[in-house]
Amino acid sequence: MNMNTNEHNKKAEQLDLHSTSNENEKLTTNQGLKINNNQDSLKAGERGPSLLEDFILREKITHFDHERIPERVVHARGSGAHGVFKLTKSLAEYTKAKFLTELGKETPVFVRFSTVAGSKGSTDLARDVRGFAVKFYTEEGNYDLVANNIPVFFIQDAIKFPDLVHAVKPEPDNEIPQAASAHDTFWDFISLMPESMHMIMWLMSDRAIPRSLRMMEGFGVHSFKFINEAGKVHFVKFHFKPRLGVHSVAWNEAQMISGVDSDFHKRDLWEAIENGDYPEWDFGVQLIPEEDEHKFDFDLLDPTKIVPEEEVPVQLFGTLTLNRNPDNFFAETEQIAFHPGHIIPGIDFTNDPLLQGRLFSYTDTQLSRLGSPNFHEIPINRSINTVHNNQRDGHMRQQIVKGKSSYEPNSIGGGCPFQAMMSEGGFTSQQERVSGVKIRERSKSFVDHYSQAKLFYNSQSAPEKTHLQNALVFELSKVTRPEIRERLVGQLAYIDTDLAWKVAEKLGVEVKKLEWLNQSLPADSNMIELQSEEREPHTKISDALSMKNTVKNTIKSRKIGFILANRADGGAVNDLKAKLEAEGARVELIATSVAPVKLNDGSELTPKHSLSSTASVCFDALAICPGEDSVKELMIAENKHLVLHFINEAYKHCKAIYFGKDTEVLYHNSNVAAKQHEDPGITTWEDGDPVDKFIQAIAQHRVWDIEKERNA
Ligand code: HDD
Repeated sequence: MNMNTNEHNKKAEQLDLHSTSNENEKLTTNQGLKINNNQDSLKAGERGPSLLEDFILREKITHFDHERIPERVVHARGSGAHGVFKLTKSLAEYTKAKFLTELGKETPVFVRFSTVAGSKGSTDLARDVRGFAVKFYTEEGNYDLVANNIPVFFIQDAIKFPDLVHAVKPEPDNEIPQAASAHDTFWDFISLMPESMHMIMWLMSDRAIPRSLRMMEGFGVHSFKFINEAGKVHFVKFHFKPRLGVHSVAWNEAQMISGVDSDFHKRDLWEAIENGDYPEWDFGVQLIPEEDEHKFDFDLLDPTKIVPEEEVPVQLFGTLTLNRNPDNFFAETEQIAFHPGHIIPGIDFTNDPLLQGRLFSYTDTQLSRLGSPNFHEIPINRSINTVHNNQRDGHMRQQIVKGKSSYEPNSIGGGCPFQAMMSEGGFTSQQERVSGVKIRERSKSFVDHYSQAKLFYNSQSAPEKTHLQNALVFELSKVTRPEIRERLVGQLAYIDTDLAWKVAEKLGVEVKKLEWLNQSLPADSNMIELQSEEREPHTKISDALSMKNTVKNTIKSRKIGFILANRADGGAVNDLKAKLEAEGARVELIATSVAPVKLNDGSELTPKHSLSSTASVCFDALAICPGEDSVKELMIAENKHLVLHFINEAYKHCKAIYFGKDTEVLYHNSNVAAKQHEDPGITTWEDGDPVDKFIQAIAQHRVWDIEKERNA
């Protein structure tokens, strides 16, 4: 069975039943009446008033007036794709969930990636967490893993979620800023919430500005539970690891991309799938036997903590592949409704108070967003297992349930639908012993807010640390209230004094630890009570936390910009292009205009871009194509500053650049020549094996290690 096509994909087959195409069809009203004139309304005389009778006009305008639904209160901006999850190793020892036990089983999925804070029309490149929500259409019902690209969360208890979201969203008086966390209300809240500091380390790292949705990890965040056939329980943390490695852009680049192509991630995902470069992730789990729950120096129920991979390795069990773009954004990506409470036998919740609150929120929000308790009947949300129950009616009900009884027990309907026994796949919750006093308090085991923030910071490479410091400086420079900056720097001092000093210096504030700050806080602030002593993490460094260690030796699907003009060296251009494409890269031509370029061998190539219609930030690497006349054309006044800007920007952003034969003049006029140092990212006509060197450089993603030298 192969689900790379839609053959045997039950979800695709189901969606097909609801799909339609207008090809070769006549225009009709919603009642199926063929329309003869869609250009003019019905009027009393050529220049007279429109008639109320015009039901065609009324239907069209009324439908249009109601086309919008509320955007998601968070994660409003999203990009989705269909795909398949394939199990490569059975998890039967740990769970009875069938899609995780039957080796080789393929399960249809729909994945929606999102930013969190911005509105539906905001930029893709905001500094933000990315949602990574996966709906598995299993034969036992829908299973949703509503994940993020960061493995921890800002808060420990769902009751704080509205506060967090109100703080990060645009400020309520002037609705500024859009899709950005660099403002007073966000940092005011964060500076008063020590529990968010681990998350802040991730958010200020380059993980929050991914190069591509295809190059992000996915994390279930909470500990969940696996239950096997014998009833044995394991805590489980879910991971998706991208086959292309985890990569980011530079912050300066992110800001520029937001201007040049605010759909950068959406476009990248769409094009990769259209090109057959199907995004792939390894699916992994960390498994902890129930009896080992208390063996860690943190609480497994605390969503601000990871389980370091050095303590519990991630074991890989499957592959997630996205292989089909949606046919209709609204019908699929917008109307899909995820819910962490959509689970199946063999998977269960833990008492993580953030997860417990989420279990309420998601259905509730769909009711307001999609407008009816029947949102499960929208094609993208339908289970491939048919639905049989006694829930009835409501807005937009579609299922026509036959028979007289809609209650249970009944005899009129022969007792149907029957409850399912466990052996028949009936869901039962884990029989967990629970006892306790009714109490509105935080567990003392949650009171350690800095040790894993230290672990994260200490595990970063030198360039990653610098980027993180710069991100904090950028964000806090936008904060107008000095006391908020100071309070946040006071928090950083608990993580790393050097980090705190570096940030403080650029903000012009002093480093004062929290004891001092506590004096100025309201008595009921949980910061006083929840402030932890300076604890050290059990694991000091975790290689898995640095993106540097995820680099894969591949240039697959990387976008290489070829800069050329008329009379470029045809043989050399085609040879370089062929070699890069053979490695899976995507080459796009950039010329002085989009008119066809004549090469010196008489052949023609049509550029996709002109120097002024795109920018170097949209590419992973640049090749300045060989050819004396081509270079001469690029060097004439109207082109020169555009080409040099292209090269200098790519250089600043630490990309690989290839200078072909005869391009010395461009090289010497650019910033590349001005810097005197060994640069593994630069390939020139003087290099012995230039194409191989160029390929190696692209595969490294960026030469972050010499960023300082490049930008000196
Ligand atoms: Fe949430 C959407 C992920 C905490 C309430 N969340 C939403 C989406 C993702 C996440 C990926 C977008 C789903 C889609 O593409 O449609 N949320 C998370 C993660 C969390 C988390 C990983 C912490 C571990 N969320 C969280 C809390 C609450 C919510 C604590 C409320 C108590 N989340 C929502 C929501 C949304 C949502 C309001 C908005 C749109 C939607 O649900 O369908 O219910």
